[in-house]
Amino acid sequence: MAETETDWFPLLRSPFLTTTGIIVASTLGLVLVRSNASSIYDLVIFKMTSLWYKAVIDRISSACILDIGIGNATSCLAHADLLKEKSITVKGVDFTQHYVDAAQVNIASKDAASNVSVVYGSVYDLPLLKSLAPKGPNSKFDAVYFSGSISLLPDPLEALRTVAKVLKKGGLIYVTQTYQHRNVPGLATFKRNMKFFTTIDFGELTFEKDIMEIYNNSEYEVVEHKPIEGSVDNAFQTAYLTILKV
Ligand SMILES: C[S@@+](CC[C@H](N)C(=O)[O-])C[C@H]1O[C@@H](n2cnc3c(N)ncnc32)[C@H](O)[C@@H]1O
Ligand SMILES: *[C@@H]1O[C@H](CO)[C@@H](O)[C@H](O)[C@H]1NC(C)=O
Ligand SMILES: *[C@@H]1O[C@H](CO)[C@@H](O)[C@H](O)[C@H]1NC(C)=O
Ligand SMILES: CC(=O)N[C@H]1CO[C@H](CO)[C@@H](O)[C@@H]1O
Repeated sequence: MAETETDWFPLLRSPFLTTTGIIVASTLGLVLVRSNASSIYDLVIFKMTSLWYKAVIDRISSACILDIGIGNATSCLAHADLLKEKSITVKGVDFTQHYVDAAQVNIASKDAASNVSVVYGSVYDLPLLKSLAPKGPNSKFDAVYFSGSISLLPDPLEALRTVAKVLKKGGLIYVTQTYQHRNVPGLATFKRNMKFFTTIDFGELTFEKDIMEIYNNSEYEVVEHKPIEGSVDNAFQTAYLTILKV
């Protein structure tokens, strides 16, 4: 007796229904992504940047740090206890008012006001940076930190030169940042679309060789440039900790 194959899913064989299904499913997916934008940020970005802060804080103790582009301070405050333990004071500056407002709330809720403070302003505002420097005979910072902010700045070299003026002699500038290894066709468009769907600005494309050229041609010594352990490291991009000596 010849076996006849039973067609269990005749509907799935209809190209029209399949196409409609794909469109409906992807639209639902995108709606879900957009409506959960902040929790996606918390999961992906926060996990990544709080690891970066840990990598830097682990190398510092008894110091006053200037944090350029501290955002709403959540990545920094994830290590509030460590900051207290290591007698580290963080003075944050951010150029987005609503992040500064959120930072004040987050600092208060973590009871960290004696170790972390944030003001609105730009890295290029030298008088502002001077006003934040610790008071005293040397009245300069021990270290400066850029976490994910250097790639957003119009003139990174000018930013380094400005912060160098409020940094102690021999002081260190820490930079944590993801860099693209090479141009991947369509990646810029992908990032722009990601911004639309998740409402998070992933920044412009930052190529490792472009920023290395800036560091190499600066008057500062690159004392370290290494992938951050446990962070992004793939064929397209790698997260680095770079340390410059003033
Ligand atoms: C990607 S966020 C990083 C936030 C935080 N440092 C972290 O790692 O979680 C970059 C921040 O840089 C800030 N920023 C951009 N331009 C700036 C400038 N000229 N001066 C100070 N901050 C700036 C932005 O407002 C933004 O909060
Ligand atoms: C911090 O900022 C990010 C990005 O805008 C946001 O998703 C997150 O909810 C904020 N967290 C707090 C506690 O303000
Ligand atoms: C920067 O300097 C390092 C060490 O001297 C070198 O290996 C690297 O190729 C340089 N990169 C650029 C883009 O100038
Ligand atoms: C260096 C610094 O500012 N340390 C302070 C951190 O906060 C604790 C109390 O929360 C103070 O006792 C430290 O002096």
